[in-house]
Amino acid sequence: MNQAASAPLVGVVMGSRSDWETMQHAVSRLDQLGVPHEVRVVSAHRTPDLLVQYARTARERGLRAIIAGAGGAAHLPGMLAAMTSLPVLGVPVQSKALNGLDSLLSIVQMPAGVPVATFAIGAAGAANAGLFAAALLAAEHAGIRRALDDFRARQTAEVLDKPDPRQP
Ligand code: RP5
Repeated sequence: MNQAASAPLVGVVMGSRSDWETMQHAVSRLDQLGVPHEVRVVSAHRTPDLLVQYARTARERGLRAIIAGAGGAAHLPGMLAAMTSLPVLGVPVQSKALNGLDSLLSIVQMPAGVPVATFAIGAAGAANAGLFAAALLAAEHAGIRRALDDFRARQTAEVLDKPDPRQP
């Protein structure tokens, strides 16, 4: 089910269209779990005014968390966190030059007082950011909680059902 049409609770933003290949993994988890969301390109470098507007209006527009992915000099999650007290979940996109270590360090090393919850580099980090956003919302949204619990139970069953790795 695509939840992008309902009033969004999660904003998924990225610094460039080129980040979509990574960030689609966050969006697919939100879709799977029925979490209403929106998706936007918001660049800290190329569209700084849009960044300010997005962050300043996020809470009043109904968002409850922001997943922000960026690569290289990845200022986007930290700048968003500077301008909103919503939870910001940072996803380091794997960069070409330094394999995403630059992105990771740019996002994770926030000074005390302005937190960004930082996830793994690349697709796994994006997927987990989607799951984590759902977990944040699960306390207040029973449908999301059920979907998350079902997902986790299925994931566990898939492993337990095939204990022998040679089994097709
Ligand atoms: C960052 O620069 C973006 O988040 C992207 O990961 C990286 C490269 O952007 P493009 O040159 O592909 O637009 O701002």
